[in-house]
Amino acid sequence: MERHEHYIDGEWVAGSGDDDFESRNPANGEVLGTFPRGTEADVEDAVAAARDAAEEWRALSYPDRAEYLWDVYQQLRERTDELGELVTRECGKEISEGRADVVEAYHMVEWAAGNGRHPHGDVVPSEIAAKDAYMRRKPRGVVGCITPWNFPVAIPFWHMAVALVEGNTVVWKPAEQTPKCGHAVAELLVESGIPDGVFNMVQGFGDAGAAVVDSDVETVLFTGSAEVGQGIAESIGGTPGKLAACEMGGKNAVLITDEADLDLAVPAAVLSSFKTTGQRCVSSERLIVHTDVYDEFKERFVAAAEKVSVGDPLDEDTFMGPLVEPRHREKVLEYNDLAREEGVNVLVDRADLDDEEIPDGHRDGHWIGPFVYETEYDPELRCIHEEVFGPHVALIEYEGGIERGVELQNATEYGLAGSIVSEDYRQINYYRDHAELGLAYGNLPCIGAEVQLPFGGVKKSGNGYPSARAVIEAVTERTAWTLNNSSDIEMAQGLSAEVTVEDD
Ligand code: UN1
Repeated sequence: MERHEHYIDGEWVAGSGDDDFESRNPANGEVLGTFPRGTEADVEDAVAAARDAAEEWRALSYPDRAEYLWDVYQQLRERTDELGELVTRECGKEISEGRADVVEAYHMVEWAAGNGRHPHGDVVPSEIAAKDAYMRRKPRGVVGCITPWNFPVAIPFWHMAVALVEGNTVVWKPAEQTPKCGHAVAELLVESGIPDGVFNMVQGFGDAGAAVVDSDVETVLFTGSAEVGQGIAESIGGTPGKLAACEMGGKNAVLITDEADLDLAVPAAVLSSFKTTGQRCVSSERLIVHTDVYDEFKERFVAAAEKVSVGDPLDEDTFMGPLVEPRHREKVLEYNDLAREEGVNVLVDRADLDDEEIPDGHRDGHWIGPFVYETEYDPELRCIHEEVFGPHVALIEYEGGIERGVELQNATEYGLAGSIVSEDYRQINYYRDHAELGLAYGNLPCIGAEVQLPFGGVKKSGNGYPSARAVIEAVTERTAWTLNNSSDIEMAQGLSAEVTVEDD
């Protein structure tokens, strides 16, 4: 079995640790590779290399830095099918999702590299005609990137593509569940010929991630769970000059009003809830449905949940692959049990698949099917407030106007993604203005964001940075630069520019 390595200072290295870990295919338990478990010392080496490379890298022009990313873009396009299959084999997403992960990656790289030729600041008017004022940007320095397993190729590029083009050097810790995708991403950057030390990757677990956070990087970009993200935000909070941009999960909802077209609402809800087996931070675990359409929606949604195909993710006909790892399956099952204990009415429980549903040779997969229940809204219920990250969905019936629907949409500590299904533009506009969300959709699923939009949440879901233009804020510093073109000093705000002296 191939033993992989870290990539530090332009070299593949074994690292200082003694422990290895394996990556396994969640659909059948096949071992995909062995990886070194990174240590604090490995992270220190990577940060030191990134620090040494920073000066030369920032001295290049934007288009010159972007050239390396264009190379990565070409490779991602040429190898989409192969890398898509790797994504599917390592994280269990069905194959169209595996490929879409790679497509999303090259869209992000395209955006970042193309942006290398776009304006990067503002010319700002001054009160004083002889003054030129500008807002300019500078790279912050070394950026630490910590990325999740559910988009193992796309999300690393949300972080790294922009950070690199903006002139930062990078230390990246991929998710421990998807180190082989991490290795493949690193190979793309190595293949591009990017200078030594500009890009570094340390494989490993949370302790390696924590070492990145505690190191002297200027920015930490994190996408992952709320618990870890909050810990990072707190630990960095008070450190002068250090910034954490954290993107966490949600308890996302699709709001289906009395004016909804159910032919659209049902597929929107199914896609939002069950794609990626519910393992997107934008997946929906709440369906808030108006009483006038409740019975019909429930019947149709339940029928769909009974039927969605769960199976081999490499098969083009599969809708839901397995969950990523046994530990995660345990967690989802615990939440299903919790919902039952909290007294909900279970409508669909396919958590334990029938034997014939499990594809041949896939007994060791982490299989699960949809779990759907109905309940009245109750602020005390944990199952409708805590993120499960699986195909665990609550139907919540409401009465009254759009205000009540939106009140329930907002009845969570999170604020990442959501969607309204309605044919009434007044309801849609009310939702647009009052739903507490970073990503909001009308008559669509609440998944499937495009990379050129800002991606991020409000409330407990994060601080809204890690994609496209928004991430530039986290990896650059602004300078307000003002130049006087006159040989006299003239001050703004009517300030006197006279230097008065004491009489002799
Ligand atoms: C995530 O949910 O973890 O919106 C990222 C989407 C993707 C990104 C999702 N483009 O579905």
